[in-house]
Amino acid sequence: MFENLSDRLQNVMHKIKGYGRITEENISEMMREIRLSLLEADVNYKVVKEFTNKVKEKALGMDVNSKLSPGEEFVKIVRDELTELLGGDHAELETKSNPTILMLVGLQGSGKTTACGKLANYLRKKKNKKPLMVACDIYRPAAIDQLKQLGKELNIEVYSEGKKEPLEIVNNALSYAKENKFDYILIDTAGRLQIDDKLMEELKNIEDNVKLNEVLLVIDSMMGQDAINVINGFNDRLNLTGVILTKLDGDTRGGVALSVRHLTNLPIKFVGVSEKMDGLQEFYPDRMANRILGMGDILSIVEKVQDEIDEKEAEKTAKKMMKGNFDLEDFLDQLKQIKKLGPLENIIKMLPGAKKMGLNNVEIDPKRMSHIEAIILSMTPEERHNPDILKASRKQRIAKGSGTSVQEVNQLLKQFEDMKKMMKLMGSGKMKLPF
Ligand SMILES: Nc1nc2c(ncn2[C@@H]2O[C@H](COP(=O)(O)OP(=O)(O)OP(=O)(O)O)[C@@H](O)[C@H]2O)c(=O)[nH]1
Ligand SMILES: [Mg+2]
Repeated sequence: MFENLSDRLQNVMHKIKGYGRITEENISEMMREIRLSLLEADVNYKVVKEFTNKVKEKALGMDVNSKLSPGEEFVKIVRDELTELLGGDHAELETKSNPTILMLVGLQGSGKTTACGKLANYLRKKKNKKPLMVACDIYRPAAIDQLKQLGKELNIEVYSEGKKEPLEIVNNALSYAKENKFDYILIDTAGRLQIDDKLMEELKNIEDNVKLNEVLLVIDSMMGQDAINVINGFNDRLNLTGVILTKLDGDTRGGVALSVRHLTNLPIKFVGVSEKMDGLQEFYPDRMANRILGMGDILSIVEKVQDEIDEKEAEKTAKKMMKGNFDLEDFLDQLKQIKKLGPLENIIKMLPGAKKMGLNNVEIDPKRMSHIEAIILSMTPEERHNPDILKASRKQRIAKGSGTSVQEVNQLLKQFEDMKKMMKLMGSGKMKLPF
């Protein structure tokens, strides 16, 4: 995500942290580098100018009595301003009325239908709501089927009436939703250009006649500067309430993400980070700023872990670990939990300083994970509980059974022992955690 921008800004931040003294001269030099990184990321020049002016102004009036070093203080200023630029506070999705009605609009192929499925999935899974998806793309032949397919995959109901007038479909869907106690209505609309009067009128007509709670513009983050014209075009005709920025997992430079709030005053509410139905994240400006600056996004990791990992199980394991009676069976359970988080590389990338430690491109061999699993599964319960009994012949049997080698079995046992020792030490309070 925003690799280039992130790289360049992190280099500047790294450099400046080392400065014992901040002079007007080195501020100017840093500002030049920040300006270039932002321009290269396709951030609108007006936004860049205001951003750098603000940072510079704050840096010149920096608190010299601060506990932080001048370099650190400067980094903090950049982080705070970047957070502001990305929208400041997190913008929640509207929940006022029941049902809450959301309409997704945007250019063709921007990701509306996908976002509709993802949002429905998010509302049900994270907010415990009952969403109804409404098919209002009456122009593209396969559009209704696409939404129905997503509905089937997610087991979320789709309301459709074929090629009727969209306003009529919405009104009927609304009655249906009230009767059947749905909490959210998500309207998927056809892609259109902001300059297509006839199609824009169709959306306006829905907006004028239905009490919409949110009109969300879905924008492909790979778009260049032109995205702002699109956003303004839609915003002039409709009362947009926010933006969903899609395809952040792609090769996007970051320009739209960093320009949209400043130029349109619309908050980014969600970002799309994969094609899959769980690839939608709430947008938090501060976390994104931290991530761009390589300060890590611990909060998002914690949330992800909380979503996927059974808390009671985790607590039980932690207690066992600290006491030192953690066995290979528990280790196997842990592996399974970790696997639920998806590719570990993605998690590692969110850690603070991952880049500097060379961890951002780390590849975790999924084969190694499955070998470990296979090795443990080839042990008897007794062996898992008490690996000390594993002598040469048993190890050979396990290696054969798991399709690995004795060397790999030994490696796993050693890692396990090391981990156990460390855990025991932590549990005894003899070792201090580094935070
Ligand atoms: N990688 C990635 N792909 C996405 C994301 N969101 C959507 N896509 C892909 O983008 C393509 C277009 O998505 P749709 O949801 O069909 O777009 P749409 O806006 O509904 O398109 P129209 O209905 O034709 O206007 C599909 O191949 C999606 O899988 C995302 O966040 N990341
Ligand atoms: Mg669509």
